[in-house]
Amino acid sequence: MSHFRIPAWGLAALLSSALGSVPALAYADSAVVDAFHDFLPTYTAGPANGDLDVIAAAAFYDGADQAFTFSTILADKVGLTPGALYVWGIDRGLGTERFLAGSPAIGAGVFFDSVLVVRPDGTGTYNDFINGKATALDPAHIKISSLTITLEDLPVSLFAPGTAGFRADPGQYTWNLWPRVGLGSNNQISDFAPDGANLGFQVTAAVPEPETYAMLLAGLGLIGFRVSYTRRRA
Ligand SMILES: [Ca+2]
Ligand SMILES: [Ca+2]
Repeated sequence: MSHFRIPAWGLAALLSSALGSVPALAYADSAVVDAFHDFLPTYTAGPANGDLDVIAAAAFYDGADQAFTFSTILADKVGLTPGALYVWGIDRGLGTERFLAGSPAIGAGVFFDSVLVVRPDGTGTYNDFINGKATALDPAHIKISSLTITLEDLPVSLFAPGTAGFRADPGQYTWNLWPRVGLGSNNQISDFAPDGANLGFQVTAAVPEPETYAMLLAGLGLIGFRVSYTRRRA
């Protein structure tokens, strides 16, 4: 296993000890600590730079305002590698393992029917493969700072809810995250987070405060860096 899911009690305990008082958190199936430097063996199109290596990621669905927030922490600063892209694959209910059909075949267990593509310059696009539609993301929703990228408060309407075959509750969609260098071939994909699976969304009653997911990601990042350090020392 090159990733593990955090039991809610473990994360809450870690955050409590690391950061003082935090609200009780239950992110077991909506956040991942991904392995450090776990570049895919099929990734041959670019350098093994840390900005192409996911350390942690989490996603939220605000059921009241019906909006999605995605956030990730990488092993090095966003912008390091020319041509780097960050792709969140979304499965709204019609997702398939689309990379299995490519060459090299990768991504078993990673299901998606659309993608959010984010560039280090703070622009992005949502590509809906089911409805054949590409929508530019409002840059106001894209926050990039050092090791982190956050897509904040994306409205559910972007994801064409209600399309035949989609899950009725957008809170039941799932996701995966992969950095890549350029678009066109599977050998450009450097990492999946999580590996070989999708995760769900932490459903909240409001848009999570930036402090909330910043703390979550900081905690996950601490775990990720500590695990990698321990492994390298072992
Ligand atoms: Ca990784
Ligand atoms: Ca990974």
